[in-house]
Amino acid sequence: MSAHLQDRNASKGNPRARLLGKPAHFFFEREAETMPREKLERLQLQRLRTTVRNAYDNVPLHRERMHAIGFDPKDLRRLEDLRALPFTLKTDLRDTYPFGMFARPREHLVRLHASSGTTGKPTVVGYTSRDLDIWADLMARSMACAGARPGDVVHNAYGYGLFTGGLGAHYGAERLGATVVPVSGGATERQVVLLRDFGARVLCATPSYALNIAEVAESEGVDLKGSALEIGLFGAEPWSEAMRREIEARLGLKAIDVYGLSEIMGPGVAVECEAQDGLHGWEDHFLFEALDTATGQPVPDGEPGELVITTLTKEALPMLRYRTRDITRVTREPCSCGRSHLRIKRVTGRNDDMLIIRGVNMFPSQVEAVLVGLEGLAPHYQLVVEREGSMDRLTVEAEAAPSADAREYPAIAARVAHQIKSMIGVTAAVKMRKPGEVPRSQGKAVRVRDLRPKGS
Ligand code: DLL
Repeated sequence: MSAHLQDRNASKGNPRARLLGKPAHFFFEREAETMPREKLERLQLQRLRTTVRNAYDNVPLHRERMHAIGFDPKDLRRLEDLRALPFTLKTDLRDTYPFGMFARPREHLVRLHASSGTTGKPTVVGYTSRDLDIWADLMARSMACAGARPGDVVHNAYGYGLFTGGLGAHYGAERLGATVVPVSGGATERQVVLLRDFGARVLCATPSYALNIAEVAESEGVDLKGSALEIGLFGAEPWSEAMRREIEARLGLKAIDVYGLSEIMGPGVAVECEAQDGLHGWEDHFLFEALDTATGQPVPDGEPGELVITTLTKEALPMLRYRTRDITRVTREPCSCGRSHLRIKRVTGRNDDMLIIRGVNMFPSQVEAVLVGLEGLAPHYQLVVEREGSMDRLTVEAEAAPSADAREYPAIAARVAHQIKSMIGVTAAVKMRKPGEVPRSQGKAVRVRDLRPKGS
């Protein structure tokens, strides 16, 4: 354990003696996490061949696409040969709804999850018991990477149900050897009491819900900063560095970013280590590419691109070059933690959430980065997008801090508009909201109210 964490424990009067003297970096599967690149690539190739064969033999859509380009699974001799394969899109899952992409008969599946989607049919994903076993391992690995340890109390406020967050984190925490508190989202006053009384060291939640928990704790007079909480495992939605600092300060923990998506597995595809410097993507189970969305060609490391993921060990739902729509940057620079797996940088947003305001491309999370921490503001906001003639118009609804005097609102709004213009380059109207007026999240926050006519 690092001196830093020891200090924190001491200052919190938290006698976790069993942790003292343990290394700062705790590995759940040391060999897999630190595998030398050459060995990792041999393993990837072997697993990729099995995956492509599985997709070809068992999923008509994949077989037909390979036939159409004259690709035979036997042609796959090097990892680079993957680039010859067509992409898989979210619409493929919708078009084959509900079970058409499964490579195993429905009777062999032990669980289904689904995402509601904003329009039309949900996206359905399925798992064999081996798929669930690997998911639990990867989520346990992710939690350990974030700093969780066997014996910890893990308070799981991700929603349980068709969403993969709740059950994904749940089985990962159990696999790690932690004590899970399966609270799900909602009933926030009770969450605060349980966090304090059960001595949770780890909180799993969306970042927006974590902030909601912090706010309710403060209003109830419960000091979570002085509690046993040390680690937040936050993901499922874009968030900014500014939001990270805000949550860390208000909950007294280290906020770690965790990424995943149902189509690929669920949470635990990539996670930050205690260095908080990019998310390790578990390359022994997934292949990561970052591509130019328009051309489909790879972007150089460090440049923003769309994340494209191929699964290497999934049985029920093998995914070949899945276009996630998530924008990130990939780095292969070594990390101080010793893990050999590449890192992706914070996902700034999905390319379909990108707004084009008077010709300037922007993500809602960029506005968050400007707002959070500005004097006179609370870290709650929504963006409203409307159509004005042929132009899109953006209004930022920013909530005033409880301490701000209502007479100062116009001045605060002017300051916010100026900051948004100078940092992002867009002109936005700013509307001040009174404390508590911006809706609070219990899961994935709704950041944008899009009032543009459909199909425009
Ligand atoms: O959100 C899985 C998950 C649960 C991840 C809990 C992390 C924690 P879906 O509901 O299928 O699955 O949504 C996946 O959410 O394509 C991203 O757009 C977004 N997303 C997930 N994690 C992050 C993150 C889960 N850390 C979609 N940062 C993804 C930014 C994220 N966006």
